[in-house]
Amino acid sequence: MTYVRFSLIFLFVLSGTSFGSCDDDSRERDLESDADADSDSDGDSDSDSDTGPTGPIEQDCSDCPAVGITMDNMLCAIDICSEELVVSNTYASPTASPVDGTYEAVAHFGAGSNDLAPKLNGSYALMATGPATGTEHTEDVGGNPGTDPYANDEYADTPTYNEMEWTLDLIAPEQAHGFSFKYVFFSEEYDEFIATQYNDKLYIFITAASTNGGEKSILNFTDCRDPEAYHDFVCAAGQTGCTEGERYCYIAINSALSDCCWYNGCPDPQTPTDITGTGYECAPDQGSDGNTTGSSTGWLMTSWPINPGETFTLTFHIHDTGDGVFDSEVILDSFQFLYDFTIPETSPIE
Ligand SMILES: [Ca+2]
Ligand SMILES: [Ca+2]
Ligand SMILES: [Ca+2]
Ligand SMILES: [Ca+2]
Repeated sequence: MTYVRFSLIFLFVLSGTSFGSCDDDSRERDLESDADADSDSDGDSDSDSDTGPTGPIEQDCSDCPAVGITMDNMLCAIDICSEELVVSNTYASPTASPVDGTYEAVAHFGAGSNDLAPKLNGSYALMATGPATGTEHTEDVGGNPGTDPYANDEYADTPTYNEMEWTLDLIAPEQAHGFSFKYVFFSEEYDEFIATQYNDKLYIFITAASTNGGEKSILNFTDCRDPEAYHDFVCAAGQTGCTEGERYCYIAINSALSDCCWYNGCPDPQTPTDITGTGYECAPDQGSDGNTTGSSTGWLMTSWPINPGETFTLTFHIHDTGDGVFDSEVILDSFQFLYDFTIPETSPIE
């Protein structure tokens, strides 16, 4: 209000000056010149408004059924609530493993007091290499052995098991320049099978003309825990979202970002994410670690660019490696299209 009052007084003073000097053409021209200056500053204001809205493109999820075992429930749980954005929505196993019970949209995983409250709209999607809910997560659900074409370490020939894939064909809104989503990766392989062949992984693939020329690409990678000891790939020239020549790691047992329970003495202790009641909680020490104790990455967020109106495929893929037990799991939540031009990035969030 103070600003408005000041402006009105300012205008009154200017007007008074104008009327008081109406016989003086040169002073009138001066005033006109002032008005031109104002017009210029209006032009600056117009330029500012040209930047448009920023942040997430809101969707109305109020009528979206977001808890249950249907694929519509899964879609609503990760907060994609506008039918016009979705071409297809399927869940299948590349290793022909039974998928019943391996996915579910839930209001909360584990104890209600833990750090796993949904980030958006009161529920999220679970995907696992075994039972998605409950506290027992070490089940080979069957199917065929598979292969991991993206593994290039000393264990690259190790078969995969219980592969699960949730595939979404999506159409970006006309104002979207990117998207982001939030997730937590869990595994019973932590910590005792870090740096072994039991390197369970969470791959999230994008197939979009705007990423690597339409080649199917993994978009959730980050810095490695120990790049001298282990890395998943070296960024190639022209590759989207990384720096040429740098080493990167996928979201997997042998790579990065997990909350340390005891591995290697936990040289960089951090406050672990409270995952009480999930069945993936830390063992107190190496001797007692097994298939009912594990860890998680805590909450992560991946952001990625997309072109306005672009049709693309997003695939959430999780698998056991080496055998089908000691399951791994992921919470997927808060998928949002963004108005902003988006820098590709995967990092921990609160
Ligand atoms: Ca949600
Ligand atoms: Ca399994
Ligand atoms: Ca374990
Ligand atoms: Ca496993």
